[in-house]
Parts: sequence; structure tokens; C-alpha cells
Amino acid sequence: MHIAGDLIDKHNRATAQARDDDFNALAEYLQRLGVDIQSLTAKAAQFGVAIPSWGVGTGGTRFARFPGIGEPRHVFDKLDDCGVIQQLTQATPTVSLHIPWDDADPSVLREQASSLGLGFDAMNSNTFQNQPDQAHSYKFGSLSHTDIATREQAIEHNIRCIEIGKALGSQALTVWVGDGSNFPGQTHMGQQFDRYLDAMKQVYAALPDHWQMFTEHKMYEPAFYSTVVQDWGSSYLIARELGPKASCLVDLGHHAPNVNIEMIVSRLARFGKLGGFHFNDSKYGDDDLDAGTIDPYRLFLVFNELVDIERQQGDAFKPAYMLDQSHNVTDPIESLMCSAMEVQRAFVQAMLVDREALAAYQADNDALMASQTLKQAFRTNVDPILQCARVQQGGAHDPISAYRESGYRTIVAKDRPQISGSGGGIV
Ligand code: AFD
Ligand code: MN
Ligand code: MN
Repeated sequence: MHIAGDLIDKHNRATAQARDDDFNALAEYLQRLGVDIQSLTAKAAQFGVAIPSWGVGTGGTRFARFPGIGEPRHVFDKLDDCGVIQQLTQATPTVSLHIPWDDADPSVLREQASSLGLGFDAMNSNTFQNQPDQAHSYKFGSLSHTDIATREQAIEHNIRCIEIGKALGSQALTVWVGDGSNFPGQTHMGQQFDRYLDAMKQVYAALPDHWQMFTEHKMYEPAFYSTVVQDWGSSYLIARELGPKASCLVDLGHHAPNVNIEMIVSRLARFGKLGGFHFNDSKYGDDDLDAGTIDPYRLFLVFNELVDIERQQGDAFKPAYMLDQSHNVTDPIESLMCSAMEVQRAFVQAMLVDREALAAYQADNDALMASQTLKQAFRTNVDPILQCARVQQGGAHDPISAYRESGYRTIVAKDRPQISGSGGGIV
């Protein structure tokens, strides 16, 4: 289901004058800095971040989940919701599926996605939960389990995700495992890592030539004493051992508080192993809050590195951008639209950094002016660029108001029964 085109047109017409005035004012300001607003707007329009299929459902904490109205019942409803996000923001052209949560006939999925103007991003495997018909439990791990039959089951599942992805036109597999330990001594950390690597090599062998494999690290949870893919160092080792099709995925929530994530970005990219991102925001850990809500400056600093790397490496540098969030108190569609726009904003702001000036300040060890150079870009309100990029492509000037005006949630709620119950669960 789509938002009516008339509604978007009306909304865009009502805001046209303000949009033009703001755009022209910003164009003038940027011209003084030697920046061409048109090419910046074209780049903003090309920017895309994938939506996680699981993000359109209301999330929860370990304690409870409070479902909203009109929650998606299955992957087809999820695709509809993703279609609305893309229609209004024009910044989310792809969806990332999680298997087996999103298991369905690939040809039907493909057909619906293309009718909504969506493609499929990286596939996500799930060996952190048991499925009802599963022979071996993942309670004590999956790809690194001590039992070979359990490892084989996890390998087969990942290979199945690749097969489904091939049928969908996806070109990547993201592997995140909950494997680790809760007690010192519970596992032999070296042997556990060896088992994981061995299993991943078998999954890697099943990758088509043009595919990529992303390994996603996480410092804790559900294992609390140690995790098999604990940090970017472990992730780098894995990607290096596996080969050129493997690279690291950085989830902004998977580090200790205050860790300098932009430096991790720089390091991994320097050695050709930065594969992709899961954007979100956090205060304490893997909070899965909306991107840019708590610390927009950090998001900007990450993009500052990405834009810098892109300048050095050119088109060869194409990390997979994806949101990975849990929306507990908001309408997930609204949160995902805001987040996509925040990520796009950080990208555009990072392109405003005067890199020649910055390089000169760095060479002179002028710490203050180097920092001010970044701040100046970060402080620039690039809303008019984002608004124009959206409207030019058929999106909405202000996606949130257009979405609220449409009454989409209430309309779909008629077909989607209210879910009761409040069992815990992060996803
Ligand atoms: C996890 C990881 C991983 C996983 C997702 C599932 O970030 O990306 O696929 O959440 O909800 O914390
Ligand atoms: Mn993630
Ligand atoms: Mn996470």
C-alpha cells in the first residue's frame, strides 16, 4: 500500500515557497564558501540507507514490549511499511531481510518489492535463536559450538540465507552471532575462535563471486563474559582469514561507551576491510536508539571519515549502509524516516568539510582551527538540500507530517489485528 500521490503533491505545493526561499539562501551562503549546492543536492539524492525488516515492528526491552496499532503481521506488511518510508524519504531504496523471520516465496517477495520501488540489501542469518523445528540447540553457541552437528546446522542455515538472497537479487550476507560465554573458564577462547573460523570458511565457500560477506562484532550480549566476535580487531582477523569477499560491519551500538568509533572506521577502511554499517544511537550500550538522536556529532564524525575515504578510494569504496534500531516508544515508520534523514544529513554535512583547509591546519598542528573546520560543516543547516533532494524524486518535503496527514497507520490497522501481550524481547 502506498501513500496517495495527491496528498504528497499537495503537501509539497504548500511548502514550495518556503523550500525555494530556504534553498536559495543556503545556495548563497555555500557559494561564498565555494560550494555548489546543485551537485551537493544531486549527491544527497543518490544517498541510500537500507531499512532492516525487523525495524518496522515495535521493539522491546528485556522487560516488556508494548505493541502499537497496525503492526506488520508478516514480511509482506513489513515491505509495505518500508515502501512508505522510501516513498516519503527517497533515502531508503533497499530492505535488509532476516531469515527465518522473513521466510517467504522469493518470487512473490521480489514482485512486491519492485512494485514498491524497493530492492534487497544484505541478508541476515539468525543462529542466535532456536527455531521450532530445529534439531540442535544454539543455547551454547552456533557457528562456534563444541558439537559439530550444531555447527553444521548453523553453516547450512547461512548457506540457505545465501540461496534465498540469490533468488532475491541480494549481494551480501551479514553474519552476527550471539556465541560467547558467561563464565570465565566456560569456553576455551582460542579453540572456540578456531571453530568459528572453520565454520565461516565453509559459509564463505558458498558465496557467489560477486557477493560480499560482512562480519558484525559486538562486545557483549547475549554472552556477557566473552563473545566470539567481540571487537573490530576480531572482526578484522576474521575478514582477513576468510578472503577478499569478507569485510567488517560496524554497528554503532556494539562498542563500549565513549569508544572512538570514527577511528575504527578509519582503521578498517585503510586496510580495505570496512564493509558496512548498522546505524543507530546509544547512551549506554546497544540501546538501538534512533540514529543521530543522542549524539548527532558522532554520526557526523563517522561520515567525516567516510567522505574522506571515498575521496581517496573513489567509487571502489562502497560500504553497505543500514539502520539497525529498536523502536519502543515511537511509531517505527516515523523513527525510521527520521533516522534515514539524519544519516543522510550527516553525509551531506560531511561533504561540506573544507578538506584542503583541514589538511593545512593538520599540517600546521593548528588543533583549534582544525576542530573549527569540522564544526563549521556540522553547524550548517542542510535541511533545504535534503528537502529539495526528496521533493525532486517524488518524496515529501516533510515526511513525518505527510505520513501523519495520510493516516496510514490507522488505515492499515483495519487489516492488521491489534497484538496483545507484552513478552520481553529486544527485537
Ligand atoms: C543484533 C545485531 C545484529 C542482528 C540484530 C537482530 O545488531 O545486527 O541482526 O540485532 O535484531 O543486536
Ligand atoms: Mn546490528
Ligand atoms: Mn545490536
